[in-house]
Amino acid sequence: NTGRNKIALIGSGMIGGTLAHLAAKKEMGDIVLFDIAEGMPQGKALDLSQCGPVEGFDAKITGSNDYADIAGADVIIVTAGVPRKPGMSRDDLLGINLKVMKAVGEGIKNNAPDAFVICITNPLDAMVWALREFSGLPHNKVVGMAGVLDSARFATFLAWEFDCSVKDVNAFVLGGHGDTMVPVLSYSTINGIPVKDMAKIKGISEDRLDAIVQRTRAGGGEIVKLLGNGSAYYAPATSAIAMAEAYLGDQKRILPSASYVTGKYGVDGMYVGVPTVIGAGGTEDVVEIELTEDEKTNLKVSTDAVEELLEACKALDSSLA
Ligand code: A3D
Repeated sequence: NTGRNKIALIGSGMIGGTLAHLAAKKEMGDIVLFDIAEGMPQGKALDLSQCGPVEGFDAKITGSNDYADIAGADVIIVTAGVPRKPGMSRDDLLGINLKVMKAVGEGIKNNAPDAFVICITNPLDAMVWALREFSGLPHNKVVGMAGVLDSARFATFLAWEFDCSVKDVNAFVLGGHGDTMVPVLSYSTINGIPVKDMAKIKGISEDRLDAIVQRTRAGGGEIVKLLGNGSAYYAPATSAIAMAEAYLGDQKRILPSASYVTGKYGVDGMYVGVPTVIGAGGTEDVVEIELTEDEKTNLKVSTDAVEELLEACKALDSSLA
């Protein structure tokens, strides 16, 4: 033990490499980049290490193809799998990425069972559930990143529309990470002023707000289409780092995360995006806010979509049934 935190990144592709860069710049700890591709994580680790003298950070960054090297990790962030191509839905990734989650879950179980695990691999809500099942870790130590990103997208679009600083926007998204996610305007504010009130003050129509909600829902696809190859990685990595920092610093932040819900929001035994307290205990609590009838209906559509994916996972892998 070096006395520093250890951060293991399973998957060293576009998000994995960006995660390593951010974690090193923030001196969050020593970093292991793991991937099945040989040479690539080692190459990225060397390249990133050489940022150190320029940037002035102390972090040991290594690349690996051996799960033994993740031993003792405090935080593990999982991006292993394949991303979307234009025209693919997140759900199209299910079969391929489910097998990847099995390998990753076993790697974590055998080498780093005390870590706090943040899953990013899509389809998110199903993959985080499967990863938890395969790893056997307690539910409070396995969480999915999606809500921080979806809320950041929502906040970006709101700040543009209201011509205000993103720092003053607090945007709120609930539900699964898919086209049925539920951006919640009633809990979104501009420096404490409800968005709907601010819209009246600024003369912004409901149609404009609806368009922002719709653009948020399709925010990932908009980037996939523009990139033409692969999906977003800067903001997804930034979002997962915020969650890792909340855990390592016992910050007790309330972050929208795919957490295991048992009872609240009418959900039982599923991972779904909800406001979650993240601190040293992992996901310490789920905050159940009051929703309008419309929001409840939308959330139900979203959780039903997640449930369908879980059934599909169970059909593909009998050990999950
Ligand atoms: P990419 O750059 O392809 O990186 C994925 C890496 O995983 C590649 O380097 C692969 O070699 C590696 N890999 C594949 N199989 C395994 C395995 N069995 N063990 C270890 N590594 C493996 O993709 P990316 O970094 O752009 O995206 C990674 C994942 O994140 C994809 O599933 C995306 O759909 C997902 N994603 C989720 C969000 C959310 O908000 C939830 C946002 C953006 C992307």
